[in-house]
Amino acid sequence: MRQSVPLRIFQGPSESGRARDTSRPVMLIGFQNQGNLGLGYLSSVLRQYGYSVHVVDIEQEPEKILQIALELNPVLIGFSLIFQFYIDRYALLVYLLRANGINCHFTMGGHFPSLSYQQTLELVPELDSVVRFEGETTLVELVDAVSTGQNWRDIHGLVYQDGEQVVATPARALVEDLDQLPYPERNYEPVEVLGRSIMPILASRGCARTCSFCSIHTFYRAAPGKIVRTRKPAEVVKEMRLLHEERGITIFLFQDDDFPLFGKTWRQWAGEFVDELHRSGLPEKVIWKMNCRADAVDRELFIRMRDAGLYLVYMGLESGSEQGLETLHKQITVEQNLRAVNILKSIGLMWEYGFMLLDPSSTFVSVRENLNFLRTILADGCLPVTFCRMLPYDGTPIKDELVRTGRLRGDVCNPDYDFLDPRLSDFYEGLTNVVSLKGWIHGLEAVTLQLGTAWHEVAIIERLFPALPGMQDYVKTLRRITMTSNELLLGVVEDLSYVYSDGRENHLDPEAIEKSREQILEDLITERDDFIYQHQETLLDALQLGALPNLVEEPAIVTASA
Ligand code: B12
Ligand code: SF4
Repeated sequence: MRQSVPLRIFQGPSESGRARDTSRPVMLIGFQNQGNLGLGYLSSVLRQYGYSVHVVDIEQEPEKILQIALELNPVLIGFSLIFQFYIDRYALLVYLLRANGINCHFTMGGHFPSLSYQQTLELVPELDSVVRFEGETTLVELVDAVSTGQNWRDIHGLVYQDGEQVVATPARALVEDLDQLPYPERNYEPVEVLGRSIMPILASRGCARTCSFCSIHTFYRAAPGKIVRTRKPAEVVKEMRLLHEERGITIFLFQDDDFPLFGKTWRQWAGEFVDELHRSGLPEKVIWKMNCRADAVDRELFIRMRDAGLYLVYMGLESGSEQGLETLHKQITVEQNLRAVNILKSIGLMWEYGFMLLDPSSTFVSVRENLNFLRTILADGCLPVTFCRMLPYDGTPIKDELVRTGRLRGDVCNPDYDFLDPRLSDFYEGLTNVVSLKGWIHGLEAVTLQLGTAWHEVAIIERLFPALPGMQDYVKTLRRITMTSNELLLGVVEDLSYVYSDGRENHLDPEAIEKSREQILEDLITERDDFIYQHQETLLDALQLGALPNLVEEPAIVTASA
């Protein structure tokens, strides 16, 4: 069947008047956990032009994906690579598909393929093309051309191998008006917490900042067009309302790189968004989370946002050392980080944070400054300790600097670097021998993740369920368990830092630490399950009645110290 849909959002010489054949589906493969907005937008735009789209989770067995591809006989397969360290996995899958007779056009998009396209084509040689930057328009044009056997090599925004040469067509401009895009397709079951459904959403794209470890700003700066684009507040609220009414979504996760808040223009945007929310009546029915920088936290604005449903704030604090913040080019001070945390605590807003214990400028002094910073912000047991080691991703200024100074190590999937003080590498390795970082921080069953989940539930109960008797006591218990866990982990890291910096004797006993970790997890799970089971009828009734939220009159998570 041939179908012709009028072109609406496409402009420019290479886009006009292309024929299309929508008889074969398009297959998109990507990381689906928690809902992938990139794939959602690509799918809905393709559908707008008459294509059927089949989205497949990269986490499925490769053989299963092959079977789906064989059954679908797609006109094109689009691979979405949002995490650089997944490239080997994609390379294997692409090889498997080709080797088993899937002969359609293979393309790939995302940050890494956009910024390191030459390397992408080397690592995944079976790809016919790479789509650079925001892919909505380029992908439709590409499918149009491929489906009708036309030349696709002149389409803007593409890279491909031509004999020995890698050809990059002119870069495609970023989407100018995000509200012209259809809403992202979300035809999957939402994740639930305590029976409340969660969906990701975007209010903007791009980031105006220039943190040295981040590839987001280079991604948006390398493409022509305005770097940061905000949607109209009314359009965002309309999408939320539809999702609430049609899908019963009550928790929205804004995945914006940097939610529009900072400076006069975006502060005004945030104000209008809050007003729109109130006009829609949503603050009585839904809650939302967003990501921002610590320097955007302003008491008055955050109180207004809290009262309009904001329940969780993620901040990339990243470092508690001035030297670290400078190396990471955060353009923020330790004081500003502390101030933001204190404001959020004082107004009863739950927060989460990203933190890098080690970065390329680290010294044992900065490691201990970081530990002290974590001790300060977590002293009340409000949240578990979390940290990672900075990784030099492609497209980041810090990776270029490490290359320039000859300190870059590792490979694409495991990028690494030499510290200025080589004892820090031994320290980090020693740390992974003494404590299982997977068991504490990074794994699915890790203490940090489990504690974080329990705290997240508290924030949701406080905002979306009626007041539960015993909540204050439960929060106290959670704080006690969190404090025990934090003190143990921070103490171990600190003791070990002296083993490697000052040659102190290592008295740490990995087995004893592991036993304590297991005990902490057991205590947590027992307390959490007891509390939830004790109140399960009230929680279930509230879900059935669509009960009104218990809005922040006296939130248990406010800290006296703040
Ligand atoms: C939401 C999110 C998550 C969600 C993922 C949800 C999901 N299934 O998508 C969760 C919370 C699970 C997550 C986890 C992690 N994340 Co994350 N995450 C993000 C975030 C904030 C937003 C992604 C998004 O929705 N963007 C909006 C959409 C519209 O844009 P997009 O994805 O870029 O897609 C567009 C283009 O890239 C392109 N495109 C993309 N794919 C394709 C495919 C084709 C065929 C085409 C044509 C075009 C195309 O077109 C799309 C539409 O315009 C990004 C930051 C960012 N801006 O991308 C970080 C980001 C992707 N995450 C990152 C990281 C590091 C992680 C973690 C490792 C963090 C950690 N320490 O645990 C984990 C890894 C999880 C794992 N697999 O183990 C890094 C990746 C760095 C890198 N270069 O590899 C990013 C870039 C953040 C950063 N500051 O550096 N993350
Ligand atoms: S880390 Fe956050 S604030 Fe910094 S450039 Fe990246 S997205 Fe922007």
